[in-house]
Amino acid sequence: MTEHPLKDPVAENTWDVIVVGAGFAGLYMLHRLKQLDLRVLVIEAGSDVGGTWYWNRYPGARCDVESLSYSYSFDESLQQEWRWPDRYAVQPDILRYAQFVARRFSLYPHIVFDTRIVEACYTEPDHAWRISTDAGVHYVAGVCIMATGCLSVPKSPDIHGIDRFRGRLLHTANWPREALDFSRDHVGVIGTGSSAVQSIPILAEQSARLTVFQRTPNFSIPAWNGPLSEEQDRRCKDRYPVLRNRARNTFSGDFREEGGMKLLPASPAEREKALQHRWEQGGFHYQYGFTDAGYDTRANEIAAEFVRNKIRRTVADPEVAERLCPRDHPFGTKRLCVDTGYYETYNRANVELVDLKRTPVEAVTARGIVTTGMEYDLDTLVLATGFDAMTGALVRMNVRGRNHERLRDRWQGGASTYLGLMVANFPNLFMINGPGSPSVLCNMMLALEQHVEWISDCIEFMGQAGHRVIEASPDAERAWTDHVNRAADRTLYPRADSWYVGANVPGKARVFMPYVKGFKAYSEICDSVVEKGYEGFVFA
Ligand code: NA7
Repeated sequence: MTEHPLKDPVAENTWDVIVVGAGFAGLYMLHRLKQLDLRVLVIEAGSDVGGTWYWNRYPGARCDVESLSYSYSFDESLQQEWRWPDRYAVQPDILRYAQFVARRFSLYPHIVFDTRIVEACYTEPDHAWRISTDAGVHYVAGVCIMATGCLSVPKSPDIHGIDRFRGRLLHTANWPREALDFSRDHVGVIGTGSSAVQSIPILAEQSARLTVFQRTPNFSIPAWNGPLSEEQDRRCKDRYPVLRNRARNTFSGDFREEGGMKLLPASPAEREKALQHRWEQGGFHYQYGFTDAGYDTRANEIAAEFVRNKIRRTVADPEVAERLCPRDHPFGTKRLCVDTGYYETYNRANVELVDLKRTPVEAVTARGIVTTGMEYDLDTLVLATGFDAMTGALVRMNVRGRNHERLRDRWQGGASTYLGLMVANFPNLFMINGPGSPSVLCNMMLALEQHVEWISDCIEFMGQAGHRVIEASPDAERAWTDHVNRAADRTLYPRADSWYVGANVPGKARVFMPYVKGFKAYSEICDSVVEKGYEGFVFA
C-alpha cells in the first residue's frame, strides 16, 4: 500500500492533520481521521471536550434544537444507546454526552487541552502548516482543520468603566464551573439575546432582585420543554435511520421540520389557526412554519404581530409588555430565542426591565450601572452580550496563508470562502461550518457531520490520487461568495443589525455570513462539486 502523501517521516510534533477545537465538530473530525489511519492531534483551549457546551454554563443554558435531533447520527449504536432526559437538553447533559462520545471512541488521548493556538502559518516549500500555541509549543501538520465554532469568542460591551465594577462580573459564555449563590444579590443582566432569555427566568428565581438592561427586545417563542418519556424516546429510536434521512432532506437539517405554509394567501381564520398551531409546537417550528415570512414584509408582520400579542397577554404590566415587543427588525431576522417562562418572569415582584433605548447606560461604576435616569447598585453584573460570531475565532488566531497573507486582512471587507470550507491562498486549511455554509441556520449537529464527512472524504481522495495540496480557486471563491450574498439579499435577514451580519462588532464588515438556502440545497451542491471532480478546487 502506498503511503498517503500527507504522511511525513515522523518527526517530533509533526502530524498529518491538526484539528483546532474539541467541540462536536472537532471530536467527529478526529474520529473520522483516525479511521483513515492518519496521525491526528486536536488542540483545545478548554480543559475538556464540548466546545460551546464546555464554556456556556450559565443557569438555564439549553440547546434550542430538540435533543433527539441535536445528537450525532453517524453511529447507529451510539444513537440507540444515549438517553436524553429532556425534549431540549440542558448544558450539563450535552457536556456529558460529548464526554461520553470522546470516551466511547477513545478520543481523549489524541487531544491536548488548555492550549490556545496563537499562530497558524502555511509554509510554501514543504506545504506545511506551522502552528504555535500559547504554551510556546510548535507543531507542524500537512493539513489544518479549524473546528473553532461559530460562537466561541465572547464579546464584552464597550461600556465606559466596566473594569471598575467591584461586584461579581460574569459573562454567560465564560461562566465559572463552581455553583454560585445569588440569593442575597441584586443581579443585573445586560442583553436580551438567547443567553439572556434562557438565564433570566432562573436568575430571577435564584436572586434577591434582578434588573434586566435591554437595548433591543428579541422575539422569543416558548420551547414547551419537558421530560422525554420512554415511549417518545423509543418511538424515535425505532425510526432513527428514516428520521435522520428525512433530516438530510430538509431546510433546517432537523427531522422535526414540517412543511410550512404561506401566510399571505390564507384567510384570517386559516392564518390564526396555523399561527396558533405553530406557537403550540414551539421554538423554531414557529419560524419555519411560514414560508413567506422570510422574504415578504407583510407576511413577516403577521407572524411578528401574533408574537407581540402573546407578549401582551402574558406580561401583566402593559407598559412593560410594550417595552418587550420587538419592532426594529423583522421577525426571525435576528436569531430567534426559544424560552421557558421568559415573558412570565416580568410578572415577578423582584424583576425590573430597564429600556436602554430610553435611558441609555452612561457608565459602569464600582457599585453598579448608571443610566441617564437612574443609578443601580448591583452585587453581580451578568454580561449576556454575545459573540464575535462565525469569523471571530479564525481572525483572532493569526492565520497566515501563502506569502504570509493574513486571513484577518483577507476578510477585512467581509468573510469570503468557497462553500464555507476553504479560502483561496490558504492551501490545506479547512473550516468546519465556516462562513458561507448554512451552519447556524441549521441543526448544527447535522451541518457539522456533513462538513466533517466531506472533508474526510476529500482527504481520503487526496491519498488515493496522490495529491498533497488542495486549495480553493479564487474564481470559485468569488462566485460562491457572490451567490451567498445574492441569496441572502432576497430574504429579509440582512435588514436586522444581527450577529449574522456582524453588526454587533464595531468595525466588522457588514456581510450576511451563513448560507440561507438551507441544508438540503447546500449539501447537494457540495456533493455535485465532488461528482464534477472537486470543481472549483485545485490540487497539487
Ligand atoms: P446575542 O444574541 O448576540 O445577544 C447579545 C445581547 O446583548 C443583545 O441583546 C444585545 O443588544 C446586547 N448587547 C450587546 N452589547 C450591548 C451593550 N453595549 N449595551 C446593551 N446591550 C448590549 O448573544 P447571545 O449570547 O444571547 O446568543 C448568541 C447565540 O448563542 C444565540 O443566538 C444562540 O444561537 C446561542 P442589541 O441587540 O445589540 O441591541
